[in-house]
Amino acid sequence: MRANGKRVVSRLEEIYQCGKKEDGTFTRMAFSEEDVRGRRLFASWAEDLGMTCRVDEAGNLIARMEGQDNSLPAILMGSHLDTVPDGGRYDGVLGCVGGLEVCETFREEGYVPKHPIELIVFTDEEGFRFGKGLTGSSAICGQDPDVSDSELDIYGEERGKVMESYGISCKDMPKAAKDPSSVHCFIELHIEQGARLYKTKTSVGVVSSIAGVNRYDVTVTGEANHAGSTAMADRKDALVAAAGFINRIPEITKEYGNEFTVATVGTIKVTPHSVNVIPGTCSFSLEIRDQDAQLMKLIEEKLRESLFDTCGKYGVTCTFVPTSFHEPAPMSEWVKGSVEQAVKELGIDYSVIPSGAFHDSLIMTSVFPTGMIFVPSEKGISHSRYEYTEDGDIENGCNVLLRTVLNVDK
Ligand code: HGY
Ligand code: MN
Ligand code: MN
Repeated sequence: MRANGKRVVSRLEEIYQCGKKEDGTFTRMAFSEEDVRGRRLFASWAEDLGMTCRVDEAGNLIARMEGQDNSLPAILMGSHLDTVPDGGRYDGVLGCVGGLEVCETFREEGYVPKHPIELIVFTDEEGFRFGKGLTGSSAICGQDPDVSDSELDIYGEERGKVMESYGISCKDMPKAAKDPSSVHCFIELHIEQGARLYKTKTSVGVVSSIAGVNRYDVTVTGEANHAGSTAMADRKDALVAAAGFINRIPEITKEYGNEFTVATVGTIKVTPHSVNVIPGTCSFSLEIRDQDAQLMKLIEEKLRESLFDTCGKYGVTCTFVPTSFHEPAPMSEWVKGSVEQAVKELGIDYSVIPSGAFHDSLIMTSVFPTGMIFVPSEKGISHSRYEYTEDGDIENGCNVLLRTVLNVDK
């Protein structure tokens, strides 16, 4: 039994086109018109296969195919359809369309799995809109997705209002929690989004674990003053101090971290934000990721120390507020083993690799037996319109997914 790679590639393109925007980008921001269009298209494909679709209380789109024995726990597959701004064709979509391809191949071959199958399109995995993602998977795992109807997105829109496009509200989200006994396992196919497979010319990655991710809000406070008449020696420029700290991040991660340690300032804002005023405050996000929880703590300490030290030197003050923590997450041994067995049975070359990017599997693995399959990203590029994975690799990934489902169904 083999997946139809051409069909998958053509569906990836169709979903991509749902994100076409007037600004020339292809973006399916969570809860947007484009995102809803993509989800409707996906649901129509699943319904054409005779699957039943529903949207749970957290907005996760769940398509179900019955098995031979529906009292058995379900095999879950899936990923997300929402994208970052001007994102690519593959991130998230591959796991959804790949799962659908497994179901379609089963249908065509007249194969009915013992377990029922559920495909999940998770709500707001990317999280750039409200500054936090993994919303749907957190709710399914019974974790607090840390959301409120009144919080504002980057455009100043209220969450409660924008979530109307999914017909959901924050107060009902906890009801989306899945009973662990109703789930056999969860398998997510995804592009690597890094360059390990590409550089080593390896076809498939069996994911060992997903990096943890900790986030912080930092605010540096100096003194807003006239940009023409304030001598350099008399300034308390919040941005200059912040820049001094940000500049030290690469050295600190290099000195104390390992090859997986990364730290990033991804957003930055100054006030009053005027061409002729010295910045009085500078606020920015800081994120630390690593495969080792203790090392993440050490990097946090070193960065924090450096921040306060730098601010002291510039005569400004600062605050450092942790906003979210996710520990590094190993994949379940038996699901990982089933993926590895599938790749071997197919005779495809592979390596066991960690994931630097996070995925819904980061959360899912805390409650359900979870495994991930990676396929190469050309030059390691992702979160970009230049994201590319060769058609043959897409087909390989879908075949590994299919074979893994057969293995876990036994
Ligand atoms: O940020 C991440 O790692 C994920 O791709 N959203
Ligand atoms: Mn993704
Ligand atoms: Mn992504």
